[in-house]
Amino acid sequence: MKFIDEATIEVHAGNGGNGIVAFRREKFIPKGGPSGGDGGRGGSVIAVADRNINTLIDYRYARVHRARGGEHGQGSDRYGAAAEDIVLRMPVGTVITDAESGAIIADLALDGEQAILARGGRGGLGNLHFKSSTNRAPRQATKGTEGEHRRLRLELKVLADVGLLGLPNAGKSTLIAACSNARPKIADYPFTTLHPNLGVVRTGPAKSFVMADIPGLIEGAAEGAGLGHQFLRHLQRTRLLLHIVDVCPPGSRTDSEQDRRDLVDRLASEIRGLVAELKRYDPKLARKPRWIILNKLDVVGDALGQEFLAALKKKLRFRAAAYCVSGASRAGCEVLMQEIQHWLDAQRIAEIGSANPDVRFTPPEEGASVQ
Ligand SMILES: Nc1nc2c(ncn2[C@@H]2O[C@H](COP(=O)(O)OP(=O)(O)OP(=O)(O)O)[C@@H](O)[C@H]2O)c(=O)[nH]1
Ligand SMILES: [Mg+2]
Repeated sequence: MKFIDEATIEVHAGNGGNGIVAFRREKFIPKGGPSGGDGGRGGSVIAVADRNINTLIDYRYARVHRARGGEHGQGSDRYGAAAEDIVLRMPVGTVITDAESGAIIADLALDGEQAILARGGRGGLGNLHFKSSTNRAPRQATKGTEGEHRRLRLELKVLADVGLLGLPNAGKSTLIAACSNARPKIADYPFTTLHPNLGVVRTGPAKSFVMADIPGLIEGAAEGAGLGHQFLRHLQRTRLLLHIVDVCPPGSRTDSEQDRRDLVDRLASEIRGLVAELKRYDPKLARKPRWIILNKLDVVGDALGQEFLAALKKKLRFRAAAYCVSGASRAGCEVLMQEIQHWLDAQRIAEIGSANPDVRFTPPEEGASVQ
């Protein structure tokens, strides 16, 4: 499965023009001296983040980007013209890496941010530059240098504060549709969501955060099961993950005490499985703050939902926040969104505090908001 938010391109900067050897030749002016001009600079290839662009799809079609070379120098002291740079507009959130070495060249996180992807060659020097009192007729000139060329990988990382993570059909898209302005496709078959959806969650007159709904993840994704785990990169920049768990997945029963114990065991192992998958993709992602959200509360009812949540937390020794919600009936959604907003605000204040020691802030204890 290919996503349109990545592309591999080639960028070629222009070569510098050559400097030349020429002499001034005019009637009645014998030995007019050197007059070879310098070559012009080659054009560079520059990336600019533009918030009006939101996909990398254009770069999947136009793969090779070549800037022109600088003009060569000419006689009569004329310098070669520099070539124009070419500018590639990319969405905010594009990370550019060298396809060969994997080194990060640029991370365009802000609108208008620029990065030079390939530097144009310098123009060579004409023989004008080599004249001296002892060498009045230099026959020396230098060539322009080569422009850089590279193969680059472009990846668009969604800039969201909160990312939804969960098995297919857990109800991620339903939840983002219930809480934000996003209107993703929702259906009762797995892998309905093929591309990440972003939604803005408004929690107050001037308060909001951005949530990302991504395709469902299953165990074995690292080996390509389901849609693979490529899209997990969209979660790398979020501050908080919401691990959405279907409280009553198909085939589960809640009639007897034993059924309920089995169900908790099953949910716990599904959660562990997904965390293992996260770790396989990026251990840092697995260490990110993650809350458990037991979804589809309407199916089992409030009391049973809370009972399952408590049992799950105990079994997993889970200490961060955990909530029961229903995306379908919206029960618990409002409270959850407010808690997320508080948590994000506290994180931001803590960051400002650590950057500026004059601001004092004591972050709330982890799990303080557990219900
Ligand atoms: N009863 C009930 N059904 C729900 C709830 N949330 C989602 N569903 C149903 O569960 C099914 C899957 O919902 P989606 O929101 O598409 O699930 P998803 O996690 O986005 O699934 P993928 O995109 O395939 O990964 C749909 O039939 C929804 O109607 C809920 O809170 N209660
Ligand atoms: Mg979905």
